[in-house]
Amino acid sequence: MKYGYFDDLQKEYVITEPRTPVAWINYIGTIDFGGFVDQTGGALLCKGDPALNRIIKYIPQLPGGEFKGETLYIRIGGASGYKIFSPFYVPTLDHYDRYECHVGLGYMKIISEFYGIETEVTIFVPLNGFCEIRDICITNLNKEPVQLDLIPVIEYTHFDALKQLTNADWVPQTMQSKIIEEAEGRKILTQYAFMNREHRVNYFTSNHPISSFESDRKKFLGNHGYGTWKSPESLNQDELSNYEALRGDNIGALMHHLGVLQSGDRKRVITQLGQTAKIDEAIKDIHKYRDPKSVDKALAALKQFWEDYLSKAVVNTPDAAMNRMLNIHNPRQCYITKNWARYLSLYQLGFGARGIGFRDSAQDAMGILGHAPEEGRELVEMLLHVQNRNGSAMHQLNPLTMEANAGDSREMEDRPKYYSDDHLWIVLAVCAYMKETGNMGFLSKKIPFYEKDREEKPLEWGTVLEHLRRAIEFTRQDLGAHGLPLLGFADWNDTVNLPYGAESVFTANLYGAALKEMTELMEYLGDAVSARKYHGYYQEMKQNVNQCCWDGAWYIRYFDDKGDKIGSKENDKGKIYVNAQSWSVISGFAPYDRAVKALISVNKLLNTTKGIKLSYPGYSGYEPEKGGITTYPPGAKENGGIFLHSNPWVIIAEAMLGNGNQAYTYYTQINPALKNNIIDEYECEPYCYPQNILGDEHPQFGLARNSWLSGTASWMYQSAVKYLLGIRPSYGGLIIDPCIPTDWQGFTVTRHFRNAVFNINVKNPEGISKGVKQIFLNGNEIEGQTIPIPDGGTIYDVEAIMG
Ligand code: IFM
Repeated sequence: MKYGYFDDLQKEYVITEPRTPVAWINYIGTIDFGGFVDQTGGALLCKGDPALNRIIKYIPQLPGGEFKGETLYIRIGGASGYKIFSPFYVPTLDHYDRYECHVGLGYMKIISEFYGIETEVTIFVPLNGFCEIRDICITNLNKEPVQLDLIPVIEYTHFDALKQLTNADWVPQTMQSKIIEEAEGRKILTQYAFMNREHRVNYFTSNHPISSFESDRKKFLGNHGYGTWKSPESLNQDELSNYEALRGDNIGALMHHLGVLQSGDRKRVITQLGQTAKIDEAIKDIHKYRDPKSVDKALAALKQFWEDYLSKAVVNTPDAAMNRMLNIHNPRQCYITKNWARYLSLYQLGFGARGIGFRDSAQDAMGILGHAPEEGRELVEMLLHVQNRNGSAMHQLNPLTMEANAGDSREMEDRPKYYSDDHLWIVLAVCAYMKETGNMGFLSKKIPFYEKDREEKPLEWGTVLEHLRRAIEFTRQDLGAHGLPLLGFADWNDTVNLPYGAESVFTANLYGAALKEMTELMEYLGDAVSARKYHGYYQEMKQNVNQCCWDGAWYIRYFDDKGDKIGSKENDKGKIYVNAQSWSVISGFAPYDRAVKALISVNKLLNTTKGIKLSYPGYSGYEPEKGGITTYPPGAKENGGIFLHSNPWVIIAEAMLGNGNQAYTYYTQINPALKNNIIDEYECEPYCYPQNILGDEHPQFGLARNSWLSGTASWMYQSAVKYLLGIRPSYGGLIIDPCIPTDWQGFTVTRHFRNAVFNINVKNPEGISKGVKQIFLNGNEIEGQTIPIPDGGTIYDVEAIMG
C-alpha cells in the first residue's frame, strides 16, 4: 500500500492516507520554541527544554487513533442535531473523501474533505517565534448552505514532562486556567503551572470571536469523565461550559461559531498556542499574528529561509531519488538533527533520554557545514566547553545549564566512566569547519575546559587548537595491552560495554583519522614539528592495528579485558563488525590488499538487500560481560541490525578505493525515497533516514525504526556529496574527486564555497568510476583536482572531465 508521494517542486512529501503504519512526523520551529507535528495534526511542543518545559501532552505510546496534544473539531448543523468530526481524521476516525498532509520545510499543511467540508490547516512556528500558528481555511463544498462551528482543542502537560506521568498528586493540583476577555469577543485562554519557584504561562487564542471555552478535560469529554475524544459529549451542547479550571487535567477548547457558509464560501481562522513569562509580554505578538497578513508574511519568511539554506548545494545526477534526497530531504534532516540533537522525537523525549551527546552533535555539525557553517561552529564550540582538561570529553550535556554527564556509564558501577571516542570526533568536526570556511582564527579562540572550581569558575581555558591537541594526547596515553586505545565504557557502539582493559579497534581507526587531520592542519599552518609528531603517532597506531587486528579476511573489532578477540572468526557470535572494516580504510591504516579483502567480507557477510548489518551473527541471549548489545534479539539494533549510521562509512570506504558501482549500490539500497512502495514492510517516513532497520536474522527483516534524529543523516549526506560526487572542501580549495557508477555520463553540482558559487559540470565520457583527467575553471585548464580558493563574490564555471 502507498501512503503518499513526493512533490519535488513544492519540496514536500504529501501523505494521502492518514493511517500510516507508525506516526509520520515533521518538525516545526526550533528547540527555542517548537516540536513536531504528526500526520494527523497531533503535536508535541516545548520551549527550550523538551523534558522540563513541555507544553502539550503527546504520548507516542498511545495507539494511532488516540488524541495526542492537539486537534480540531468541526461541527455541522444547529442545536437540533450536530455532525461532529475532525478534519485531521484523529480522533473521530470518520470517513474522509480526501486527505493530504503536506510535509513541508518547517511546516505541515493538512488538507482534507469530510462531509463536503474542505479544511486546509497550515501549521508552523514563525522564524525566531515563540508560538505555534494554525492557519485554518474552511470551505463549504456542498451545494447547500451549512452552519459551521470550529473547535480547536489542545491538552496541556505539566511543564516537567516526567512529573506529569509520575506524580498524580500535586501536578493536577497546580494546573490552573484563566480566561482573558478582549475586544470584539476575542479571548485568550491562559494556563498556569507551577513548581517550586518556577511557573509558566501558556496561552491559546485565535483571531475570531470565541463564544465559549473549556479548560477542564473531564467536563469537555463529559459522561462523568468517561466520555471519549472520539465523541466528546460537551460538543453536543451549543456552548462549552466556560469553566476556568483550578486543578485537574487542563485543556484548551475554543468555540468558534462561523455562522452559515453558502456553497463555495470560505472562512479563515488563525489560532496561536504559545508560552510566555507574563501574558502582557505576549500581547504584542498575539495581536500581530491575529492579522492574516502577518501570518502570510511569517510563512513566506520561513519558506525563504529554507530556499536559501538548500540553495547552498544543488545536485543534478541521473538518479532522481538521489537528487530528491540531496536537494531537499537529506539536508533538511541534517539541519533538524543538528537543532534537536537527540532531544525530541517519537523515540527520544527529553534530556534524560539522551539530549545533546558530544559524539552525536560533533557528527551532526559536520552535516550542515556546507549550508550553515557558522551554526555548525556554534555547536562545536558548545561541545568544546565540556571537554575535560585531560582531553577526554563528557558524554552528554544540557545546553541550558551546560551541566554534563558520563552518559549510560553512570548506570554500570564496574565500568569505566568515559567513552573512548567522544573527544576524537571534535577533531574531525573542527577541521571540517575550517576547510569549509578558511576561518583559521577559530583555532585561537579560548574556550574553557569542563572542570570548575567551587565557585563554578572554569579551572582552565585553552585555545581550540589546544583542545584538539589534548584530545589526541588523551588517546595516545590511554592504550591497552596491544597498544590500541582502551575502550572506556564504550566507543561509537554504545552497547558493547566491556570490563576495564578492553581495547577498541574502532577508536584506533578514529584516532588515525583524527591524526591525519591534525597532520594536514599542521602542515597547512606551517608547523612542521607538530606535523611530524602527529604523523609519527599515526604510524605507530597503524602498525599496532595491522599487527594485532588482522584476522585473515577482516579486522577484529575489540580485545576484551582478558585479551580475547571480539569480531573474529574465532567467535561463534559477533564474528565480524562492519565499523572495523570501513574505518580501517577511512583511517588509511589498511594496506590496499587488506582494505579490499575487508570490504569484500563486508559484502559477503554483512550486506543485505536492505542495508549493511552492523555485525554478524547476532548474539542470542544476554551476556552481562558484553553489555547492552546482547539485550537485543539477533538482527535488532546494534546486535546484527542494519544500523544505518554505519552504512555511509562503507560507502566512503568503497569510494576511497574507487569502487563507484558498489558505493552507489550501498547508497541506493537504503535511500528512504525508494521505500515508498514497500512502506508496509518498512513502516517509517520515506522522507528521512531512520536510525535502524531490522536485519535478516530477525523475522521482521526490513522494518525501520527511530527516524529523524540519527547520525545517519549527516554521514549519508557527506558520503554522497563528498565521496560519491566527490566535491570536498579543503584548506587549499574545492576538491573534485568523484567516484560514481560507470553508467553515469556525468552530473552537475552548484556549490556555494567561500563566498563564491561554483557551477560544476562533471563529464564521464569513458564510463569510469574514478579519476579526473582535466578540470577547466571558466574555460582555463587548471593543474590537479583542487579548484583554488576564489577571490570571492563571483560565479565560476567548472568543467571536470573524468578519465
Ligand atoms: O553511536 C551511538 C550514538 O551515539 C547513539 N545511538 C546509537 C549509536 C550506536 O551505538
